[in-house]
Amino acid sequence: MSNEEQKNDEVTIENADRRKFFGKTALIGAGVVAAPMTAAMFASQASANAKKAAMSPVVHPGELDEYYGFWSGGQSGEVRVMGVPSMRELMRIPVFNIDSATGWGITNESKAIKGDSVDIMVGDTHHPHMSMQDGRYDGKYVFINDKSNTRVARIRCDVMKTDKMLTVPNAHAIHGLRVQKVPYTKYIFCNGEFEIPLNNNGKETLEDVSTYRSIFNVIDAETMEMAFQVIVDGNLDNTDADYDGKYFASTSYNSEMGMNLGEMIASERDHVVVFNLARCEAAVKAGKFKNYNGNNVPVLDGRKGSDLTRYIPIPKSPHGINTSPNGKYFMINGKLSPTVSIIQIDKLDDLFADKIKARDTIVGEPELGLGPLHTAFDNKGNAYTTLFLDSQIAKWNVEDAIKAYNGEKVNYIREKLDVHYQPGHNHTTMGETRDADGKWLMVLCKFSKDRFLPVGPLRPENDQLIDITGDKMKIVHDGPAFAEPHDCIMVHRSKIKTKKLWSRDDPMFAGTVAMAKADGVDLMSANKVIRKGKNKVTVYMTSVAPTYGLNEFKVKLGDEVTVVVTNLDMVEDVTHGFCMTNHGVQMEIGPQATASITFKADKPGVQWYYCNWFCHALHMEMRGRMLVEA
Ligand code: CUK
Ligand code: CUA
Repeated sequence: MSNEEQKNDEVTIENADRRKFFGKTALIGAGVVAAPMTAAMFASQASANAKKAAMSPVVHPGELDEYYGFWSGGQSGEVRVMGVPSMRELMRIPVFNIDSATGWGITNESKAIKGDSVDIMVGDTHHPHMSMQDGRYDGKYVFINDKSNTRVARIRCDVMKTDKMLTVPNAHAIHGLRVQKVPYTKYIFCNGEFEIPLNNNGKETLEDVSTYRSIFNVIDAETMEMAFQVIVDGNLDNTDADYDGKYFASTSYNSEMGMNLGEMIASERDHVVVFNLARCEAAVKAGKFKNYNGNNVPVLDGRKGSDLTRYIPIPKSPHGINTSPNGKYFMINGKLSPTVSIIQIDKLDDLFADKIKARDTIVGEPELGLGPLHTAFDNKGNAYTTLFLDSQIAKWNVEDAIKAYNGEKVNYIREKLDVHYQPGHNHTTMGETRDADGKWLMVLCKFSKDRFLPVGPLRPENDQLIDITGDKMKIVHDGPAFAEPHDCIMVHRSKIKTKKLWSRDDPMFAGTVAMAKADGVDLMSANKVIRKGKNKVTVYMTSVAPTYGLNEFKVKLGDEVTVVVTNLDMVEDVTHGFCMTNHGVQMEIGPQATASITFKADKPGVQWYYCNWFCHALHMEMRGRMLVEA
């Protein structure tokens, strides 16, 4: 045994002993944290604290958080609004799921928003991102993808409700999603991850894999309609845009276009595909596109050799892509490669002019550790990369990593911090905008193992909040989260202005207002039952705490009943509900809002409806009868 080997051996044994020691303490029931501290330990901890006290995540009762967090709800299909740094959950915004509390997916207004996917009850949300003006959050919208049903939705931040939803045609499974940052969010960019035939009708081609394509999608952010699509070589995973309004780029982990794991990870290199926005728009204008699957969405051909795109080779199966807030770099996270590839964005002009080779745009490729997935940024030139396999965050300096790539002897790694466990996305406060402030880093860990009370085989994930203001990163909070929050953003509260009451002219219920107008009904006063044809009844009623405008209404067995409730209350937070007992019908009606719900009166006799949102001391008494004549 050489000296070196012997030394390594000793280190291993020592570590093993220490593990055993901690394990035993835990067994006694005291746990690691409760191990008795010596005076010397106290002293050294006190001096460390004196050097730099960690920022506190504690937000005392009555105080407000500094940031809004928008969390993807993963397989729950929703989006959650968190207070940061307290990590208090403020609101859940149902998007692709059905929501019992608000009636989302059950009311007529939400069904109209869901459109062609009205019958789909599930979703898998990954990437929430806010609209921007000149690379800064504008507080208007948050966009979110549904991987499981190839959809994209928009949330209005003034009311924190979903107001648009689009099923993306021609593509299969929308994964990565980002917004155009500059000059403003005109477009949403998102990736069709899975590979399918262009005309996927089961007739022209089915098993010939060489005809399969992945498709890149550009959506008009205001209308939420397709602007255009681009066919690429390889598949598409994550995406991000520059700060110049010129380029956006996507990672591909399956450049092989393999159909199974072995094939997908066969080659040593995959790629990033960079899209040239001006050239894409010009090609659409010039009519250089095709249509597929019988719809009229312009589909451009951006495969290798096209002037719309460039392909930059990247080591094995890259995953996340993150633009640095100074607008200089795209960071491509290696996943199966321990590296992050740094693309210098201003070199892309030369690449598209064919003056340089694709790999010449890479100005650094720091080795960080095992399983780099996503990178976040502070305002001091540092990057923070999640290492999925190492269960660590690597903090590294971007300019030093570039120097090292040029052969200089510099250590670009600033620190590696253990997180718990297997981190996927991470995100810094304001870190995907020009306003990156270097205060908090959120790490979304995929496993929680020993971090919380066990709750059966399915555990919560663990969102860890890290103070990044000092030289050393400090974990200050563990937050359990249900249904994998793949990704999040943290937006300073000054960016968001929410409404206290609904406006009567809000587009969210404009359709119902129009229906009432056609029925000759004034929603603010009318309480009446209108029979429309043989089996259809529309019931209009108002609500003022603690009563409905109608104490009873009569229908016939088998009628299709539409109940329209207008909440006349002008008081902030006085939300009413409408629940028809035993009919699977319930919804929320916010102050000054109108909401409606349609169901079949398929049970004879007396059926009580009641207000299911607490609104008044006499909330229990807020109820009425539907009399169903047999
Ligand atoms: S992601 Cu969606 S599968 Cu954004 Cu790293 Cu996890
Ligand atoms: Cu109205 Cu409870």
